[in-house]
Amino acid sequence: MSKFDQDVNYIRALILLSIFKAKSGHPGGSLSSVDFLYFLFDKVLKLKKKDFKNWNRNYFILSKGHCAPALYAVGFIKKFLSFNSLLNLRKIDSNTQGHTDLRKLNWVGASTGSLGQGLSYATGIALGLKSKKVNKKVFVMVGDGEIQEGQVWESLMFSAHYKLDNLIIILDYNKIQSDDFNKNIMNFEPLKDKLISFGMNVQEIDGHNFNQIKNCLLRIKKNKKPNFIISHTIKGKGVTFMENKPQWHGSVKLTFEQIKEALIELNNFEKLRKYL
Ligand SMILES: Cc1ncc(C[n+]2csc(CCOP(=O)(O)OP(=O)(O)O)c2C)c(N)n1
Ligand SMILES: [Mg+2]
Repeated sequence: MSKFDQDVNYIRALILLSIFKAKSGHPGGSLSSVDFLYFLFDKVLKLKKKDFKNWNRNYFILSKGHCAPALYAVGFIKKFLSFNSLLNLRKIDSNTQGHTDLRKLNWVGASTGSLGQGLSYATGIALGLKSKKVNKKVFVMVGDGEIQEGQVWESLMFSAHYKLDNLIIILDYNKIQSDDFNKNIMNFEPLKDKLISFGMNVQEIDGHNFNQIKNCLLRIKKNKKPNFIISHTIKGKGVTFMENKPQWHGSVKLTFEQIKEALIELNNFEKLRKYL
């Protein structure tokens, strides 16, 4: 197993530990998105804690804000967050709220959770950076259920119109939203054709494959079109009993047997059992 995969297994275990402690949270979409999140924070954004005081920097915004546990676990690995905060997920007044809160953590990019809005927010920052001629990028991750929101398509029109090639939208395409598969609730395929017609540079990758994540980011174009990466993933990835099952979307309470089984599969039970 590569070092990257080992790290991501540990991050997956931390996500589930925090959700177990909170007795609530969204495991499915946190586990599907975390490979891409970790790659961005570890290899691409190159952000240090002090950078978050400056506006002229790279940004990451988690528009699918209910997957905050994934961002927090990555933040812990990057030393933006304490272990204690990680274990205080969803507690009243903690800085690790169920959805990211910019007032409590300056490194989360935006307060999100109302689906659809984070993308518009990211688009505004991309426009601001461009108008100031600052050569930085804005990465934003959206969910596949989220893109059923009309506001998403308004912001795509906007970013194409303003030629925001500094905007990189990542779709965590895990095929499932709250209660069911997207295709049963509101089909949006053929998605790639729609995105191309909206003026995006579109790439399609396996979002659990390190090389494909790396290569798609190397292919980001500066051709006056926003970039859209369709990242195919598996909801609940890494924990067999959660994979591809809508009931693990959230907001779920994990039993001791379930967290134990999950941590064993992720090779982190011995390391983390003292916190259970
Ligand atoms: C505007 C809005 N409507 C409804 C919700 C409740 N909600 C939270 S998660 C979710 C489903 C999201 O599905 P998806 O974007 O596919 O997320 P993922 O599979 O990545 O967890 C819904 C409807 C919300 N947060 N915001
Ligand atoms: Mg989904």
